[in-house]
Amino acid sequence: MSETTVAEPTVLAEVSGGVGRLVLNRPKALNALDLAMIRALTEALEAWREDPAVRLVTIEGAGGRAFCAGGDVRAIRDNVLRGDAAASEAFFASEYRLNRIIAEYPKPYVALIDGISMGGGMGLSIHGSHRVVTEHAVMAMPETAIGLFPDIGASHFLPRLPGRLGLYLALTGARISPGDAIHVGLATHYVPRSALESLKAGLVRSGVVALEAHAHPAPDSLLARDRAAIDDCFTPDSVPEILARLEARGDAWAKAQLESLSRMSPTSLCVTAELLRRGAMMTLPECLAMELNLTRKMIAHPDFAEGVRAQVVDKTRDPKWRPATVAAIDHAAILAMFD
Ligand code: QUE
Repeated sequence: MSETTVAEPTVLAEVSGGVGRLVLNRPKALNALDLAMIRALTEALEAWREDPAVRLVTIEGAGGRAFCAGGDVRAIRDNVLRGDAAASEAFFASEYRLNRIIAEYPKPYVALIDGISMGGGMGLSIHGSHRVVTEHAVMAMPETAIGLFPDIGASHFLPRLPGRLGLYLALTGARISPGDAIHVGLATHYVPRSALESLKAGLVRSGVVALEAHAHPAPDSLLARDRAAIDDCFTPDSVPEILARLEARGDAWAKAQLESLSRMSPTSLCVTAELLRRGAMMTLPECLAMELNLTRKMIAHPDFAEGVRAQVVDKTRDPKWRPATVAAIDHAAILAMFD
């Protein structure tokens, strides 16, 4: 006798007690976003926009390890290697459109971040009205490690963080702890995992005021400790100048930053610094349009296929970047990518 396997949906969307509940349900891939998930999330949010049965929306990740580890860069790399530019374009355009829908959503949108939230996962949470982190939340924008750049509206929200934190996070891909996330405003409420079920019941019972009733004092921020050094070394908008400041500083912290930056795509680093410089003066829709244009240039650059190979596909963590050093980057070629 043959067994029939019914594939589980990768996004669960249900309405109950006035709450529209979204669950990212691809736990084996750490809930990494593919185009079908982006479409399902968009469809649910559009359907709930005017639906009086939905007072607020929650979004969470299934599986207990990740909220969402990012976009499906493995599939995008496959598209690139097959020469299918249209498929990649459809992915990024749909993803950024969803980011904008979340940013402009007329009802409370509560992200419950109880695990890894990187790249595309940040885009599903940061633009919402309420961002809850537990002690298991780990945030980052790690795209310079795969020859890409911080997208999903990062060129809008990162330059608006205190001091030079945004550029530091964008270039180094540094992990942001729950305490950091609250400290810099990326998260709005700290709720321990053990209180999440009670919070969800409270959201059904009384709406977003339940957030205040369940919030605990945030843990200490590690970024706050490093803030003076970050602001000092990451003041320039130019990557060669930032590297020179870190070299001159020369302490253990500066050496660790230089080590991180030495592993990133030099092209990604220079593109990212220029991206945040421009994004500081632009609206979110303008930033998303700038990022969409930049994806076309960046995924065609050899560093993207090589970076995803080294970090995600083969996991050899030995990308061979072209050019291999920041010193060898032609600044005019970086600027041309923004045309
Ligand atoms: C840097 C990144 C990403 C990454 C690893 C990096 C990224 C991303 C993924 C990822 C994770 C799990 C998956 C998947 C992709 O890994 O953006 O398909 O199942 O999405 O070092 O930027």
